[in-house]
Amino acid sequence: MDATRQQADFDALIASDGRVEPRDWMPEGYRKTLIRQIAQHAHSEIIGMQPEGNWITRAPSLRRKAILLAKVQDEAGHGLYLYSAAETLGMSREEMLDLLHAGRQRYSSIFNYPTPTWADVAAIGWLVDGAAITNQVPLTRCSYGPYARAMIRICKEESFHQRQGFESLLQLSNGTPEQHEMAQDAVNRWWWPSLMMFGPPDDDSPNSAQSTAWGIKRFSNDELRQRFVDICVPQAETLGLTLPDPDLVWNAERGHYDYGVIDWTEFQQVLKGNGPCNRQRIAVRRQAHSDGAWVREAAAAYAAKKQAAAVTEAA
Ligand code: FAQ
Repeated sequence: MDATRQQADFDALIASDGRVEPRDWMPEGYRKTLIRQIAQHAHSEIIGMQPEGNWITRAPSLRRKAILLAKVQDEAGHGLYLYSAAETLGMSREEMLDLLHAGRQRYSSIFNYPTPTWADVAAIGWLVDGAAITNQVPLTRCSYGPYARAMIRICKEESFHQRQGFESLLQLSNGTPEQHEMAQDAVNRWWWPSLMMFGPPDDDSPNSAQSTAWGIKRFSNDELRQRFVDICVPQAETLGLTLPDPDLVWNAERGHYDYGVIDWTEFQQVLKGNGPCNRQRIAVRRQAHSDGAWVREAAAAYAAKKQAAAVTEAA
């Protein structure tokens, strides 16, 4: 089939809201954009295990520990589905991990912030998982089939993560004055970085127009950020906590909450590697990778042995 015909078929598929599958022809830019986004998403899940994983041994009760263990394991699972989805586009997991470790692929800015108290775990569940779901539910309708399908299960699990965070925060907020203060402090620190998770403002988002035209993104960064703010304000009231933004006010004309100005300089600094924990996160990730070398070697040796046995049997 000639190139013009292939492009026309692809355009027709996108226009009819169909799904692109791994063996279908696709423009090189589409493939590269998906690898960039899915790899970044996978890396976020894997690096995102660190801030909370830090609290598994110090969870305040067996119940909280079991929940947190399950959550962090879910995140590892999400990373694996997403690496598999990205591999269908022709880049191996090893290559993606090498690019992450070399600082040539990104992970979400949010995971470069510290978790000094137990309330941070609750605030991450409520706000970070809440923002992740708001961003990811539309991705279940992404034009690339393997990514869209992976997102269905991921969103179900993120929903449990968000609820456990909300419930934990509610308990802290209704606890002793010290617990309430700890919950409020965590929300104060996680609110603005959570808004940054949605990416730069629409006017400064170089990838949005093309990703939307290709049916990868269904809503803009600002639309999703606004949706998240609108969801969080009443939930904060239920929690008995305040959101650290004096400009947060209901705008009846727009039918949305107005919110204050986001510090995009901070966001850019975090993206450049200068956030509070960037160096630590990458160092821990690299160490985990090198500590796991023996598992990869054992798996390769086992696969080689099995293949040799199959060849002998066939001969
Ligand atoms: N952090 O043109 P846009 C989770 C980069 S999963 C770092 O708007 P795009 C689960 C962007 O890559 C969280 N970099 O880009 C969990 C681009 O860089 P490049 C991860 C960011 O792709 C919870 C440049 O800025 N979720 O939390 C960020 O169209 C709890 C220009 O931006 C996903 O990855 C950022 N926040 O839109 C785990 C969801 N924002 O490559 C553990 C899928 C932007 O041009 C615990 N991803 N950049 O140099 C997406 O939806 C999109 O990629 C956006 C960015 C919306 C993040």
